[in-house]
Amino acid sequence: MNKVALITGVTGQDGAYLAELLLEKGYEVHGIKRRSSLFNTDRIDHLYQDQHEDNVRFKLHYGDMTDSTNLIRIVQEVQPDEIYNLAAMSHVQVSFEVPEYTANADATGALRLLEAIRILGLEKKTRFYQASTSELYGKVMEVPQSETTPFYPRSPYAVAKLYAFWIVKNYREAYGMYACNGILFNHESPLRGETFVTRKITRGVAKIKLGLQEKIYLGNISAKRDWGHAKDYVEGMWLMLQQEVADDYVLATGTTTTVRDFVTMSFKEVDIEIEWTGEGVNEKGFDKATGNVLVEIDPKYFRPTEVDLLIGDPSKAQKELGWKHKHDLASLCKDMVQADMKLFKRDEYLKLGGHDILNQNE
Ligand code: NDP
Ligand code: GDR
Repeated sequence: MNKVALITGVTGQDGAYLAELLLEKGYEVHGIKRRSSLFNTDRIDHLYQDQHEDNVRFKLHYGDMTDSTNLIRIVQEVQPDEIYNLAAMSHVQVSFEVPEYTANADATGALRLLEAIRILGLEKKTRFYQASTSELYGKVMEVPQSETTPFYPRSPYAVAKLYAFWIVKNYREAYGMYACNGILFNHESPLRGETFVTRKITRGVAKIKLGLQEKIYLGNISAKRDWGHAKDYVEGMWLMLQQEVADDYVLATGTTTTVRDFVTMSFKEVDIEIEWTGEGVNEKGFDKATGNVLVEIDPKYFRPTEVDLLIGDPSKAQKELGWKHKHDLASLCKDMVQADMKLFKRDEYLKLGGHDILNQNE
């Protein structure tokens, strides 16, 4: 019998990589997607299987983390061996704009799923993974940050995720459920959402290189993050649910880099050397060869409270799960810039008269 997994947030970056991984491992994979006025399944379209065929192993259900009856019905129908709760309003800055919704989806949403498991009497059958985050550490209390570092969340997103962290731990202790928190540090990929800083940068770099954009506007470029590749991190999520005893684990690379250095690295991938001048909001990055300013600061991207430095200590996951990241930041950056160059080549072609060329050929 194939194992059955249910993934919330299957249309997101991690959901797509995890669904792919579990299908490769022979699982039957169910995903929850939200109704949207446009198609929102771009990241998983390659996994789609015609639902009329026999032995379909990838199925989607409409649902929402704010709707408990819907979640109970899906869990009842799917009877999952494993639930991966990846759905969330996951943008830290946006959470300052929609704090109540963020709490509803990210904090109470996790509770709704745990309760669905209880209500349906699946506590002994269904294992639960919660997408916890390095944002829980927030204000720097110690470095590197590990499973024992105290939390000090610095955004409505992080505060909502703090509730989810503790409710998962509480249900594990109260009801003996196999429930884990993966405290994951930032992980990126060519599938990363376009408004997270790495993807915003690699898209901007590709567009600038192809003559489709003049400059990139950023916020706090002195922030430091421990960036890994999403592909490595979904493997860690799966490993957490395959142990004898449920526990919480940090996944990280153990190295940290400023946003500024990520910008410099990304431009280097397209043979542009960036030099930095000025300070604070007046800091600028310019092309050493042409003198053109390619990066400027826009204070609108500053957050009311910031997380200045994240650097994780993944030694518990390495020791107990045998997990280790395979991609370093240089290869991640290259992967993302190359993918965005490929993506925007078509736009360059259209800008250079591709429409006319196409029309002439008709
Ligand atoms: P994404 O933003 O790419 O994906 C989030 C997913 O959640 C999307 O599928 C989205 O649907 C779905 N979603 C959002 N709100 C709801 C809702 N109310 N009901 C149902 N589904 C909803 O995030 P990532 O893939 O990057 O991250 C996955 C999880 O891991 C998130 O919980 C995030 O907070 C957490 N995390 C991420 C880290 C990272 O660096 N990527 C690090 C640590 C934790 P739609 O496509 O319709 O928007
Ligand atoms: P983060 O990721 O907040 O760490 O949350 P993000 O890429 O949004 O920001 C990283 C750092 O870059 C700074 N920054 C900017 N950020 C964005 N988005 N846009 C900008 O223009 C910009 N300029 C500078 C930010 O201030 C910040 O310091 C991600 C999400 O995936 C969360 O869901 C997850 O929990 C954490 O990672 C771990």
